[in-house]
Amino acid sequence: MKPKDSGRRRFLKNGAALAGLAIGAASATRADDTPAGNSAARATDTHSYGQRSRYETSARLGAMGLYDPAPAGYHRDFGYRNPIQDSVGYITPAPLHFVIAHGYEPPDIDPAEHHLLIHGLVDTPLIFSLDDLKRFPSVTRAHFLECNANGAPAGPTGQYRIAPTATAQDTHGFTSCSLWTGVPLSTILKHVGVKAEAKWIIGEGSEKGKHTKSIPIEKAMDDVLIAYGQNGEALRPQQGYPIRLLVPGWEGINNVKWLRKIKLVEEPYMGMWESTKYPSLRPDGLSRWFQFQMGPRTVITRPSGGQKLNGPGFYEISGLAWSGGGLVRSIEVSTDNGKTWREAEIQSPVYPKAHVRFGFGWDWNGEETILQSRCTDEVGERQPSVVELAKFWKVEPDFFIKTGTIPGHFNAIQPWKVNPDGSVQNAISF
Ligand SMILES: Nc1nc2c(c(=O)[nH]1)N[C@H]1C(S)=C(S)[C@@H](COP(=O)(O)O)O[C@H]1N2
Ligand SMILES: [Mo]
Repeated sequence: MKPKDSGRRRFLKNGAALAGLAIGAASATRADDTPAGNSAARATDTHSYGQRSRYETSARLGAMGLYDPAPAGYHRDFGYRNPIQDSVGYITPAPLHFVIAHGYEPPDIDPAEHHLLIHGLVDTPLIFSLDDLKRFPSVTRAHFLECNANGAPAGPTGQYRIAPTATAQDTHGFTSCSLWTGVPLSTILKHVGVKAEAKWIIGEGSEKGKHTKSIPIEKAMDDVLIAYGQNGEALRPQQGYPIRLLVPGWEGINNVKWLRKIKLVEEPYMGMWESTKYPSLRPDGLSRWFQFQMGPRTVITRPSGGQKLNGPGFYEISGLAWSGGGLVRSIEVSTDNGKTWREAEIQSPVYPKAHVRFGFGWDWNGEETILQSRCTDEVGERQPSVVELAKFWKVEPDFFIKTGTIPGHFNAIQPWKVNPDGSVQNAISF
């Protein structure tokens, strides 16, 4: 027994010495490598609501409105763009979902105080609390949301979109995709009873500017949601907390955030945004109002503008495809500046009016080339090149640049040029 005891004592003594050594060594190294430093770092990371690793720095870029000063290292912008070049999969994390609010900070809304009024051409005008809305059967659906200005080589920020240095965030950062949870608007409209004369709904937001948008009743009764959930939790304030309209596949402007009123009417309202900044100017000087559906579109997110390839060899070309026309049916990639196109692999569930992730195996030989992608949707519409888009609008391709306007949406194919040194740059031309 004795030798054993002394052995144990010896062990404890040595152990204590080792522990002392370890502590001594630790204090000589950087604080954040030590167990103590580690727990200090954790103290700032709230476990109650998790944060991403401090090594992950991907962020939205932009400004609340064009009148705000440009953020350091960035141009003036109209809203915050999603860093789509860093995205994986098909869902956009809520904190990175693009934001457009026409210069208004999100109003600070207490959900217990918030109400939605439905009135106008209805049998029973009603006011709903958030709790009332949550009593109706809910649905959860993946849908993209895209501003009609996404990547337009026109308007106040058009110049940044055509610069060789443009990233996918500059060119395509005004689209995002979330899992939205809410009540179908049709359920609520049936509940209040729609009068036969009602042809449009007018949604109104709660911010100072009272964003209003006219939406045809057919769409309102089809797949529109009153959404209160985003990616498994409540909507973010930037996305319209506590409720917003979610109008699948249609221009972002329809998706009224901080929703507080819906009025059923006979005629559209011609609200400030829908009648001034969002119509498209045609070459004949007239403008197109109420363009609704977003066309088929893709963007290669990796490799994309501003990224760098690390020498020749195998790479997976990765990107996103979507269409307001419904399901994306096929996605093609060209690695030789559009001479040949081959089918890409679809890598995520294909939901209608949602982002779809695609992949394409590519062996880069180290030479300069141009990468492009395009898709075709279930109604048979194929994403056009700049030349095809110009032909469709009966203008010359340089019309967009010369006039600073687009007669419709800009969903042209995005070319990325890969240089022999592996650098990647925007190669759009008109
Ligand atoms: N209340 C309100 N809703 C709004 C807007 C707004 O300025 N106010 N902007 C619209 C526009 S133009 C777009 S593109 C989308 C953007 O939605 P997001 O900020 O959630 O990405 O919200 C729409 N809904
Ligand atoms: Mo928008």
